[in-house]
Amino acid sequence: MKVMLGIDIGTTSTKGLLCQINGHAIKKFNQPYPLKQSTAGMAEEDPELILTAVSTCLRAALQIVQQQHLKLAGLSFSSANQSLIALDKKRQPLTNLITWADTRAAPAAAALRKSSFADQLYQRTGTPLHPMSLLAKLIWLKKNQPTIFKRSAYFCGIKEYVLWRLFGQWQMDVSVASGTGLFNLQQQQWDPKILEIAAITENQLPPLVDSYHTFSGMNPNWAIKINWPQATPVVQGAFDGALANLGVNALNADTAALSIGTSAAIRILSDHPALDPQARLFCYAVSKKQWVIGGPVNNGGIVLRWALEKLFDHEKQAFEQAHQDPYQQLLKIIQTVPIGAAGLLFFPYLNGERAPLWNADVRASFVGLNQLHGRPEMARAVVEGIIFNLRSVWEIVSQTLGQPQHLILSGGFARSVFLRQLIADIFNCPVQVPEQIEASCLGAVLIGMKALGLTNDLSKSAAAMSGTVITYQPNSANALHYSELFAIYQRLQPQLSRETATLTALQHKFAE
Ligand code: ADP
Ligand code: DXP
Repeated sequence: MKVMLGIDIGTTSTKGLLCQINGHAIKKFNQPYPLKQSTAGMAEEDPELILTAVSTCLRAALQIVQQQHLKLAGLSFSSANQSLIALDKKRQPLTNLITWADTRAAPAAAALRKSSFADQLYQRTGTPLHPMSLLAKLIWLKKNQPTIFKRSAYFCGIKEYVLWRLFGQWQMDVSVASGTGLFNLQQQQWDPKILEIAAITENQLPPLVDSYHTFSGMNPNWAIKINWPQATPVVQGAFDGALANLGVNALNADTAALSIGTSAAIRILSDHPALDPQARLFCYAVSKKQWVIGGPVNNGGIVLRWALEKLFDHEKQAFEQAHQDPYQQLLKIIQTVPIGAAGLLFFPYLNGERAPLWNADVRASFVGLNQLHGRPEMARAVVEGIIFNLRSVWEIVSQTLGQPQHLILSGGFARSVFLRQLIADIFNCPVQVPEQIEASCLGAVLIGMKALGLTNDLSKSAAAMSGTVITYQPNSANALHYSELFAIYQRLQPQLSRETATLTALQHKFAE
């Protein structure tokens, strides 16, 4: 029986999905690694630990292939976008992996935003000016680590590094390149003018390939460790966002994919590029005929994790001791609070924000607290605030591309039936949830299958492999209640964005 393996190199873990080419999932893998956040704004990872995580998933998958007498038809990759490693002449790392979540390049991004060519940068690349962009990161590296910058012969992201180390392949797919802020959307090439601003040359970056690019042959030392069959085809793949759309079968502009994991995003695949006049959405090329447009959000499930750890730390320990899922238990507590959290609003910007505000210095706030509000009301407001923020991104996406007819949910939030319904009520639109919610891994499998000629019809295969879809209709009374609260949320959002950023500047000053 033929099987495919999809590997998704994510921010907190590498995930793997081994499945039959008719869709049946055989085994999922997960290898976590720590995010190093020892100084303000830092969010780095050790590339060697990620390499170990990927190789552990490969080895574990191969064991199952052998034990169950399966035939591995191919391997394909997905990865988080906007990560940077500087490499020396021998392509040995000079830095850790600086992830998309690292905000130390905020001053560089702010300076670019104020420059006379800010608008042009967005128009040329489709990447909003933000510390996540590799353009801002490179400017930061040159200023803050000049010796390393000078020694850097090459730069790449995590997928390119893993493919180089394991397979000796040095190339970047167009979707990853398009998220760097260095890639020209129209010409689908590295943009020479922008490379000049970043003070690097094209030959310091990997050559570009499409997502179907296929190769084989693992570096012998790794092949021995992993017991890798050298003839197995390996497919380059794409960035996790585009593949998440593929994995939930959101393949055209009438269907939006909403993923809420640690971070969150709303994304749409479109047959034409589309830019937001206020530069609040990204637009990345996926191929010569397809673009992914959307809003990435820092404050997804990570904010619920904060509420669990900071507001319910004692309960969390008790739930864990009783072998209960702490999130499920917290969500039970939240459901004891009436909708709208008894009039309490929460703006979830604990981690600064990308879409819709693109303000790395915005911070979170509770608004409307009264004597009767306690921890359960606060926790409900937290969850509703995460979703209100995403609703405001949905409004911008709808203004730019027209309101999509379908909304498909994936990621950690999709595990909870309560949250599925809450999203339908707050968005006031039906929410569809496929059985298979590891969307990026499945997207990697699907793109691998297309590259290897194992499917001709991606949509048909995606529909079959993402499994039965359950639809949650909005409850009209709840939707009405939420629309009143959302109107207040939207009015306060820009004011709080400005004022909390001023407070953040003071926080930095006091911390010095
Ligand atoms: P990642 O984005 O890092 O790959 P996930 O997609 O698994 O991770 O999402 C993790 C988030 O999902 C957690 O931070 C939490 O907010 C949320 N979560 C975890 N377990 C549950 C659950 N049982 N029900 C609803 N939400 C959950
Ligand atoms: C699209 C983007 C980032 C990145 C993060 O800019 O959101 O791809 O991915 P994960 O799934 O690791 O949060």
